[in-house]
Amino acid sequence: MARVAVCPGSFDPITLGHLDIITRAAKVFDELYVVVLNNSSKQPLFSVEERIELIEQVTKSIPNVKVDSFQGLLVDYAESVNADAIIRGLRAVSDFEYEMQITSMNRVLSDKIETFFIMTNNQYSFLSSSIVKEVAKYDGNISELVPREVEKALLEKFNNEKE
Ligand code: COD
Repeated sequence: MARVAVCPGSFDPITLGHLDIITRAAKVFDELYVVVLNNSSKQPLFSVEERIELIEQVTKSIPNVKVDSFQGLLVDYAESVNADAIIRGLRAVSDFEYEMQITSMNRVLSDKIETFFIMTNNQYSFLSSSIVKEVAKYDGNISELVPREVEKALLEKFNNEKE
């Protein structure tokens, strides 16, 4: 039986840290749905369509990755694609409290799906979409932090804002 996992996130935008987690998870599961969801505590810079397009571009060489979006609860999406697992990335101890909270909540909502955590590569342990946006906004170098397609999209976004 094919093992299906969901890798959820805001991905606003996708970074090399996200890509590291996606690449590792895709080696373990037969099908991996990377899904853009709404995090009600974040105000996104990129539209859902833009985020999906960027994820598709940078994961096109990973054949078992499918990119999608969903308005609603993660567990409802996971059940709709018959997922066995939810994949989350862990960077540092500071991620743990938040991850424990949403994992416990998701388990209350549905006890059919297990959450698995993947430790990021050390070189990305400080990296977040927010940090990347901050650096890009003030013309800092982000070439080591995001795929080239994302770097281009961020530069366009902030240049348009300045015009
Ligand atoms: N290295 C490794 N992992 C990383 C890195 C990095 N450098 N950066 C981010 N990650 C991991 C994160 O830990 C996370 O696991 C994943 O990548 C996505 O990160 P983000 O920041 O893009 O996404 P989040 O954390 O904002 O996603 C939150 C959700 C949108 C998944 C969540 O809010 C959600 O499920 N929303 C839908 C409503 C719902 O069901 N809520 C849950 C009930 S409380």
